[in-house]
Amino acid sequence: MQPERKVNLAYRYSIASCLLSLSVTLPVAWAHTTRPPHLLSVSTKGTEMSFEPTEMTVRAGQHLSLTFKNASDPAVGFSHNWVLVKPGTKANVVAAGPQAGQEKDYVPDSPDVIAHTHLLKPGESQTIQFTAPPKPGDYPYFCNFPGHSELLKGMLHVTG
Ligand SMILES: [Cu+2]
Repeated sequence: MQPERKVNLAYRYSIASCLLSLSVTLPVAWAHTTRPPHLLSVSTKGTEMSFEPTEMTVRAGQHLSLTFKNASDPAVGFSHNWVLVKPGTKANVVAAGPQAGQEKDYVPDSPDVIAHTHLLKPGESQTIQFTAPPKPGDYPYFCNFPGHSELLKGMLHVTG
């Protein structure tokens, strides 16, 4: 009887401590991962070669969920992507686009690229999640399909 009771107590203790540690750690983990992201949406202005909006403002380090829609008419529209880069690096990323090529959606492997969608056909949309840069500033976004970046463009303002 005696050894069995000991085992039983030890077992109960391990369950109790396990539940206790769960109740302490889970709410913290959930609070962190389930905080809803700040929602952003960008689309082309129909088939026109421009984005709307062309300006957005977020807080540094904010969790973001951005939906990009290529709202072009499938009969006549081009494919587009949405690329966000570090301040002062747009020209380099644009210049490296053609070499990255269609299989990489014209997005070069570069630490200057903060976030991007795939190249989307007219009518397609994609939602991406990323974290706003920790450093306040003006971050350019554009389509990096060759020849599109001077028209399909905007600025993400990151505030402290
Ligand atoms: Cu484009």
